[in-house]
Formats: sequence, structure tokens, C-alpha cells
Amino acid sequence: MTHQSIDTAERPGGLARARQGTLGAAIPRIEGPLKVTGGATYAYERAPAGALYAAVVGAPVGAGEVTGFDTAAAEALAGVVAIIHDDPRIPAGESNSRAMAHAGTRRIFHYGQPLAVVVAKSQAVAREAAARVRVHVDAAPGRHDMAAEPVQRDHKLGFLPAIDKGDVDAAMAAAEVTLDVAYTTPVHFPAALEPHATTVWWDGDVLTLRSSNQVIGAARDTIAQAMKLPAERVRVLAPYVGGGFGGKTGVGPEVILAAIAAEKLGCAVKVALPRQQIAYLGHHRSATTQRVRIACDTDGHIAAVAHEGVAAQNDDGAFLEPIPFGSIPLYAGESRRFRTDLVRLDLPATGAVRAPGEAIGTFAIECAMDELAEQLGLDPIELRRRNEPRVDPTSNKPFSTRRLLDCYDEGARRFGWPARVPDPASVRDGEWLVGIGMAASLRGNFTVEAAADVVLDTDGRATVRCDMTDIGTGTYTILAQTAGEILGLSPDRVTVEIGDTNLPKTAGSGGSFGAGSACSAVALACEDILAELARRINAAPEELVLKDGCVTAGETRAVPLADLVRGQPIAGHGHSAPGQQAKRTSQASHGAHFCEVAVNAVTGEVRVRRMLGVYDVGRVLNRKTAENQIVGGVVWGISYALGEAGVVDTRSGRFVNPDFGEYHVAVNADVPQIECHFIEDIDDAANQVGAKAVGELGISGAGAAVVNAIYNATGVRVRDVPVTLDALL
Ligand code: MCN
Ligand code: MOS
Repeated sequence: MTHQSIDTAERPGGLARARQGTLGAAIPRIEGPLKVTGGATYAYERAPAGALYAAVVGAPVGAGEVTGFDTAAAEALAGVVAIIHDDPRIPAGESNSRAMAHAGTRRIFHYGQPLAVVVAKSQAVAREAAARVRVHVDAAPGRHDMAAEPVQRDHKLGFLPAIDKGDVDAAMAAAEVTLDVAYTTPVHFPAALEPHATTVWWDGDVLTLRSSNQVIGAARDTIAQAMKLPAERVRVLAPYVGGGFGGKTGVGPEVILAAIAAEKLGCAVKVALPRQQIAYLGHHRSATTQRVRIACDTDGHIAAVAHEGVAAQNDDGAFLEPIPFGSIPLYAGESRRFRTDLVRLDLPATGAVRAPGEAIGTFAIECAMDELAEQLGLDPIELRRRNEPRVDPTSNKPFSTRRLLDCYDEGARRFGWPARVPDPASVRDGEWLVGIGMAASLRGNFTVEAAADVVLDTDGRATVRCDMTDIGTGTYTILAQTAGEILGLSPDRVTVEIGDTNLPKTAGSGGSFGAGSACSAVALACEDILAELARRINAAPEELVLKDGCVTAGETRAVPLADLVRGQPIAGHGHSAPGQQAKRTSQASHGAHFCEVAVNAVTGEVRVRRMLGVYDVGRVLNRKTAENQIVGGVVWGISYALGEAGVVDTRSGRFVNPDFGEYHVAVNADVPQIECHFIEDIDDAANQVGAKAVGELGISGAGAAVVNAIYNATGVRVRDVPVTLDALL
């Protein structure tokens, strides 16, 4: 087994010497045909014979106590098999919070909290019966209004400690130029297209679940714990996942409810949450209020920067939106303060949604930089250039790689930034006001422990195995490309098996560390294979050249791989882990977004006309899927700038608009041409393949570029997203 933590890692020798030209290439996703022909088994498809359908009964009030159930009307429906409300394992919420610790509770922590499960012979009957279950309650007043509840500064929540360096207040008092502005962002739902769904059955004495989940290794442990089973008796499968956006990083209560039903009834059970219920059984991104203060001289050199925000969580949630996450390493300045304060609410848990912290934090800091540039009469890029730090300005650690200045330069050139008219509201195209804006983008890079097996088989084909998921990201393809590159095979000669907890454990898809971590494990597994191949042809591993299915060493002729493995497949195992480099360097992916909008001078309608960005992501593993990721992220940026807003009914603790009818995500008509370019700079400190985060980079800063362009078009500074017509008229 090849094991490396990244302090010992130079790039694995095999990858450094590889000449296949596969890794990085714009290869279409290898599972694409299966997906478009219906051959891909998503969680809710193809159940064992006789499967029943589950539907979840949620709490009818926002706080209080359950006093009883009246199930008569539900039981009267033909096709209802069971109604379970007294199992002590029924969780109070999803596993990203501590709600599962309250299994079996009668207390109501929030509206829609799971209380019972109805099992029936069809989905329609299950859902109708669930609607007919009457829950008797003692309702209590709940805390549903973020603005009305006290802000707690002294809390231990979240993974991001508060930072307080130097003296921001003194710097603000002494500075020639200051900015002190407040921004708000509303509740965001993850909004994956595939609903939260699971099919569960017993395979012998193993509880087997095909579940739409991003991180199945952790899910297995959670399910085992909730079901009071040893982990070996739980197997989670997620071969295809129709999007997650953070919403499927934990285990939803419906998964446990379906498992309880399958256990009690001795048959397979399927559950898929109706769209509106996802809002209550899953998590959402907290609404935030944010204050940004910057102190600088008249040349724009920043002396102090503070980014402080408030986010909500319920009593059980351990997560707290890390609002200033992206701001911490972004700009120079001696005095620095970054923190997130807490408001406790009786709502479903808040949790990781599409770039926690950065997505909405960079909206505030990047709009603030635009405001400051205008106040100083400086070009926004020039202001950023003057404050580009040489080392991480908060931790003083060196950056592993940081090509942000190049992103600005190349982006400005490609977009045509120099043609910008700095005076707002001065470019007109008929009844449209036209403006352009930009923003920086940053997403922290992390490498997480991951393992993988690779087998080179007797037919000269390779198989990669690990428990990664592909949530639409391109995991299948990049794992095939990594192995193909090192073993000299075209990717169609590499089979990828993922999405099964029986396979070596990875970090799953989350935090944008999935690809770098899993590909590193695959690269290390391939090192094992190279060592064995070298032994078989009596050469040193560094002499091997693998290309087009053949091995050459020194002067020897090319030998087909199939000849070398005849009768004796070669297995490799790789294990990658973060090491000292992760601690010694400050790591992030970067980018610069550029945006052109047109705002109708009569109606206030905003149309994004074009967006373009340049991104620094270390090694690009697949030019096509990486670009897809960035473009998708930018679409989400447009989406939160102009549309998305989850509204809480502060009297009842209900969401007013928990579906796609009224929670507006950007659709095709909202999305213009989006161009994406990469500056590739392999980051050897990041991981063995030198790849940094991509998945959540596109959304970071994208909304700010839109809002800054709106300012340039109209002269109206909007600090609360989404930007609606009334704000511009
Ligand atoms: N990639 C690349 N080069 C790199 C890094 C990544 O080419 N240097 C490409 C690969 O195709 C890889 C993909 O980008 O499969 C994403 O890699 P990575 O940034 O490591 O992200 P993860 O694999 O950890 O995926 C999770 C990430 C997160 S956290 C969210 S949220 C998100 C996202 O991915 N949710 C998504 N992208 C999504 N894309 C789709 N279609 N659906 C979601 O729900
Ligand atoms: Mo992404 S929000 O970390 O799954």
C-alpha cells in the first residue's frame, strides 16, 4: 500500500512522468450515456420486488409538545400498511445537527419535525395517509424571527473561530478613508433537483440503503448509530446522485424512518420527500446580516478590515454559517476582525449549502470593495491589486499557490474591462441602462483523508474502487482519467466503481475537497502497480514509460500491459492524508468574475448579459467538467443576486415558499453566455495530484459581480439580496 500525507508528497513519480495526456483533458463524462438513457440507478429507482412506500408526518406547529396521534382517518385508506409513531429511534431532525440525539422525543423543536412514518402500497396512498394523520399538540410560542431574538457573541458554535488582530476600532478612528456598511442575505435552500430519496432493504442481516447522499462513509456510521446496529451491518449505496449542493452531506430523518419501517415490516421500503418537505427535514442556509468595515489611506492601502456577521441556528445545530470565511485571507491590512455571532431560532437546522460562508460572505466583502473603490476614485481592480497580500494576512503563512492577480489581469483583458465607464448610470442602450462589475472569488482548499484501490486486470484494463460519490460533478470521469494517465490507458479502458460503503473510504463529495482527495488516493494506488510492473520487467519504476496500453523501460521495446499481467492481476492500494503542508501553507482556489448587466430604466428589470471569469484551481483534472462546475456556480451567483429568498413566516415557523414555484432559482432564461478560463498552476502542497477546490469556487463572489454591475448601470447601491425591482425604481 502506498500511503502518503502531503508533507512527504512530492507529486507521485508515476504522475510526474506520465505522458498519456488524459488527465486534464476535456473528456465527456463517462457515465453520461447511462444517465440520459435511464440506465443509471438513482436512489428511488428499481426497488426489490414488493417494496412499500413511506411518507413522513411532520409537526403541525413551530414549537410545543406532542400529546397524541389520531390515525383512524389514515388507516381507513385502502393500501395503508402501517403507521409508526412510537419507535424510540424516530429522529427529531437530520444528522447534521444533534437532533438524532433526541430520538423518540415528544418535544417539537420546529415546524415539520418528523414525528411518524406512514407505509403504504403506493406513494400516492402513503402521502395521502400521512396528510390524514392528526397530531395532537400542546403548542408553545417559538422563536422564529431572527430580527427579534438576542444575538449571542459568546458561543462555541461552528468550525471558524473568531479572529481579532490589532485594533480595528483605533484604525477606523485614525484613517483618512473609512467604509462602514451593512448587507443582508436571506435563507437559501440547497435546491438539488433530485429530491432526498432512499430505497432500503435487508440483504441477509445487512441493512442496505440506496440513498441520495454526498458522503456515504459518514452516513453509514450515522445510520448504524441511529438504528442501533454495528456499522458492518449497514451498507450505503449511492452510485448516482442528482445533485446535493450541501443538502445531502448528512443523513435525513426520512432515511431512518424508512429503515425502521423496513425492519418492522420485513420488506423493502422507498421514500422520496415531496419538495416542500425537504425544507423541513433537510437543512437550509441561515439568513445573515453582515457588517463590513474598512480603513485605508487615500491611496487605498488598507490598514484595517472587519467582517462581522450574524447567522441563525436551532438549539441542536452544531453548524454555524462561517460568514467571513472567504474574507479572512483575501486582502492586506494590519488590523483584522472576523466573526460570526449567533441567534437561536426554533427552525429546522441551518447547515452547509453551496460554499458555506464564502457564497454570501464574499457578496458583502466584494460589494464593500466596490463601494470603497468608488469612494477613492480608484478602479476596483486597482484597489484589489494594491491590497494583494504576499502571505496570508491573517495567519502569516505562505500561500501554497495564489494566482489571483493573474486572474484579474487575464479576466480584465478577455472581458474588455478597460472600456468600463466608471461613472454610474451613464451607458444607455435604448431603454436599458448598461453596466459592468467585477468581484474576486475565493474558496478555501482542504485535503481530507481518502483511500482507493486500483486493479490492473489480465485484459490490460484497470478498475478503480472507492466510496466517492458523483453528485453531478464528474467524479467517475476524473478518477478514470487519473488512473488512465498514470497507467498509460485511455479512460475507456478504466472502469470506475464508486458509491458503495464496501469500498475504500474517501471524504465523499463535500467542501470541494472530494476530487483532490480521492484522485490523490487513486494516484498513490497506481504507484503500487508501477512498482510491481517494474519488478516484472526488471526495471526501476522511474524508468517506466506507460502510454497507449504499453510499457517501455529504457531501451526495451514496448510491452502491452495485458502481456505483463497475464494470469496475475496487479492490485494497488493508496491512502492520502493531509500532513504538515496543509498546516504550513494557506491554501485556496481563486478567481475573478466579470459581469455585464442591463437594467430596464422603466421597469427595473435586471438582465445579466454576459459573465466571464478566470480561475486558479491548481491542476485542472478535466477541463470540461471543471468548467461545468464553475459555470454552474456562477449560475447560482446570478440566482442568489436576483432571485433566491426563503421566507420564514415568523408567527408559525413555517417557510412561506419551500418549493420551486415560489423560491426562485435562476432558470435558462436568466442565464446568459458564461465564459470560464483557467490559469493552471499545479499545487504540490495541496495534495498528490496538485488539484485545488473547484465545486464551490464559481458561486463565491459571483453574486457580488452582478450587484456591482447593477450599481455601475444604475447608480443604485443595493446591499440586500436578492435585488428586486422595487430596490431599483
Ligand atoms: N475538478 C477539476 N479540477 C480540480 C478540481 C475539481 O476538474 N482541480 C472538477 C472535477 O470534475 C470534480 C469537480 O470539479 O469532479 C468537483 O470537484 P471538487 O471541487 O473537489 O468538489 P467535490 O468533488 O467535493 O464535490 C462537492 C462540491 C460541493 S461541496 C458542492 S456544495 C457542489 C459541487 O461540488 N454541489 C454540486 N458541485 C456540484 N455540482 C453538481 N452538479 N451538483 C451539486 O450538488
Ligand atoms: Mo458543499 S455545501 O460543502 O456540500
